[in-house]
Amino acid sequence: MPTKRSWAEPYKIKMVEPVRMTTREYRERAIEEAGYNTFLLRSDDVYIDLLTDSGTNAMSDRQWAGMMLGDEAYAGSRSFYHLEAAVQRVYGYKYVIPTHQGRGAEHIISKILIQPGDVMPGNMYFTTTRLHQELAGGRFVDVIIPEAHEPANEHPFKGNVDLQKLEDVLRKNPKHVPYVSMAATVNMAGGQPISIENLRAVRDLTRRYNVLLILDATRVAENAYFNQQRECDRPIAAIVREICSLTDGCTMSAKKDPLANIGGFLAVNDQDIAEKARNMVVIYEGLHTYGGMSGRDMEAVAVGIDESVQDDHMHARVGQVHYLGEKLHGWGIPIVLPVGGHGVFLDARAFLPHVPQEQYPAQSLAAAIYTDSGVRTMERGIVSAGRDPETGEEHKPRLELVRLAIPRRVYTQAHMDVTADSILSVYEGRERIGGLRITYEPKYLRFFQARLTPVPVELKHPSKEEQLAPVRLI
Ligand code: P70
Repeated sequence: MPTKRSWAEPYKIKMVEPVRMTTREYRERAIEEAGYNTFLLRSDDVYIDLLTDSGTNAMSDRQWAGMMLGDEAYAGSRSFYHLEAAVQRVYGYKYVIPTHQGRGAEHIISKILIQPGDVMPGNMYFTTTRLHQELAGGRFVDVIIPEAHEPANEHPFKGNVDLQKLEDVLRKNPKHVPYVSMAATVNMAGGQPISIENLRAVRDLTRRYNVLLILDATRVAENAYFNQQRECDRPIAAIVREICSLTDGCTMSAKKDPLANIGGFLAVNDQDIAEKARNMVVIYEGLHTYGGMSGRDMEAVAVGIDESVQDDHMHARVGQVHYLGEKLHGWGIPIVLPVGGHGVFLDARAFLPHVPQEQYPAQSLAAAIYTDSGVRTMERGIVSAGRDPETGEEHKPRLELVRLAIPRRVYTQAHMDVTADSILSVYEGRERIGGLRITYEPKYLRFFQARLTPVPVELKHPSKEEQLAPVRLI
């Protein structure tokens, strides 16, 4: 029974890459110079990098062998045909348009399907997906179930769509919903899965209203692992295939599930959309047989796709994430429950109840964790949510999270232990962590490049000097 087996890795380590340890004083300076934004740190200054699971995977010997066999022909590369065959075999879509990464595919599908004024319902926003929809003139509407917004709610499929809400959007906007987007798993909710039952119901609705259903398949194999554990005990490969078969196409960031360092694609079943996409890809990405990837990249993705749907791989992958999550939860540290597929998400509202959302608590917590141990995490709260493009007001998401994303096949159990110990020590000193304010903010996807500074502490009887002193990030 897979659930009873240890999650020990089904591989051994052949090559190592040293990581650098720094002093606390060094890190205090580094985070200040980075404007308290972990995206602006140099990776050389990071000890354990849990910023993202995107493009940070360790490739297998078979993937590296594939890199050597990559065909770098401009047109008709053999490696493209390998990639196309892998996508058709594993996910089952007919047409494959390669892109440099996931957002390249989002850009193309948004441009093709969205008209100004259109509405796209989906199971919680994702930053790049929503921005491409908005840039194409559309508006994203969140139709995820309300449980997804509650960190402590242990619903097994917090990625599910609220069917009533979805139907309302479809009914109220006839001819203005080009497609429904469904992500598996839902990143911003904490890596939470959708159930096949819910997806089938969404499929029925989209058929009834004659709109397309586009899957964000970036972490679909992780989603399938949860379906296997909680819904239907079938091989992950079969579940992935079924999920895809319930949709009309997908965007994919091959930097996640498919175990590559770069790459992506758009895959669809409709010939007309495929032709439009092939026409669009040559403008923005590259020829339709490479789309911004080198031949060796496509080879690595093709091999990685097959590896990603193997049961023992996914059991160890999610098992490691759960090992970390259960440790933190056991110590009473507030995290999003159930633990998701690609990372552990700290609930910054509960962690730092004294820091108001306007002072970016999750951003501040990420900076404090880095300062404590050199572990790099990512804010997934109000800074990431950005502003409403029409009013300029800040979106105020209910979830104010810090994500500890676990790269695939990269870190050991001891790294998870060191990380957990650091989070515990930050938790114990949480009262000394204050808020931040933004000093620089770019127009698009502000979280990548924004700069912040600590807000002065309000002491009960402060001297003038103390009043102006920034809060020490423990
Ligand atoms: C992350 C990365 C990328 C991503 C994703 C989902 C569900 C599409 C994409 C885009 C990288 C990232 C991106 C924006 C903000 C922060 C981090 N997620 N759909 O770390 O794919 O990056 O290949 O263009 O998670 O979660 P790509």
